[in-house]
Amino acid sequence: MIEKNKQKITTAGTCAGCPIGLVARTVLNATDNPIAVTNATGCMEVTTTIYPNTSWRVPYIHSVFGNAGATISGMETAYKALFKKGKIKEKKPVKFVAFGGDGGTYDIGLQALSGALERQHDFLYVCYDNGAYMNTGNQRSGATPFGASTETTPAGKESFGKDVERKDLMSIVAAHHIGYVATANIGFLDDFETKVKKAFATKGPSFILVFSPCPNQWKHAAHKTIEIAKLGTDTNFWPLYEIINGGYKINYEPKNKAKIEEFLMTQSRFKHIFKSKGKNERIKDIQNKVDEEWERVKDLEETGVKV
Ligand SMILES: Cc1ncc(C[n+]2csc(CCOP(=O)(O)OP(=O)(O)O)c2C)c(N)n1
Ligand code: SF4
Ligand SMILES: [Mg+2]
Repeated sequence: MIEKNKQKITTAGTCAGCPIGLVARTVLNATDNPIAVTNATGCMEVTTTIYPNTSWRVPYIHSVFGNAGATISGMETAYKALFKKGKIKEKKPVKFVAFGGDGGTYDIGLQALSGALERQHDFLYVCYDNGAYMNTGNQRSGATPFGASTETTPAGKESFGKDVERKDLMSIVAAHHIGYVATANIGFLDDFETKVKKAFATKGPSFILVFSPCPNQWKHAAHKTIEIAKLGTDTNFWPLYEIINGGYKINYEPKNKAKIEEFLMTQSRFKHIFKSKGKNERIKDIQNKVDEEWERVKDLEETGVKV
């Protein structure tokens, strides 16, 4: 039975300072409609469903790592089919939500997500992006930023960390011609909540990519999570923007843009960069990449070019 939510999700299983509970609470509390959730394997799922307990007070299906898109498609379709067959008497305006980490979304679940978007199922997909496969100990994903040291791209004598750019998932999702796509950041909760509400008001699929630091693997103090998240956007590392019916809209422009090194130096995944011989060039290179991406999004907004 799908109950009215008002989520009291507790994430006692997370590491101290982990923002995953904030992600789930912000999404589930953004509507009074009934909600049904699927959640791909990853830290959110593992920390909220430790047997015999659960943190979820809404119908919840644990998807395997790669198929949250397929599961949410099935849930939405099953609800419609059950109503059609008369097995559900009253059709409620249920919101179907899928949560996945970056590994489960950029990489292994991309095919299932693409299919669900292309078929235009009515759901919201929220990817919480902490930049690697954290639940299994920090292996690189398609979301891992350039230069980050991970278990599978370790910085050392022969390597300075990940040597390729993170995947542009926003453009990939937008290319499915869906109504609402947005970036968000747990350091900007009002903006995140507004975006969830817009996504819920959108007919068909919608997608939110939310920046979600990992104190355990980024190795920063638990109380620094929100500060570092904010710095991500104040350096333009994580711009806040929407793609509404294919058109770009920037939601936040830092008044005093901070330099990228201020963000990098807060996390040990980048600490090798500051010890390397070519330190200044590397930081400059990363700064240039961040600036280029910001200009690209700005151009798309200004020219009004649609995806
Ligand atoms: C097919 C498959 N491969 C590998 C795993 C092991 N595994 C479980 S969670 C996980 C990482 C999840 O990463 P992400 O989606 O980024 O979520 P996070 O853990 O960072 O929250 C991996 C590799 C699995 N469960 N299934
Ligand atoms: S490893 Fe990172 S994402 Fe996972 S529970 Fe700990 S802090 Fe959260
Ligand atoms: Mg991850």
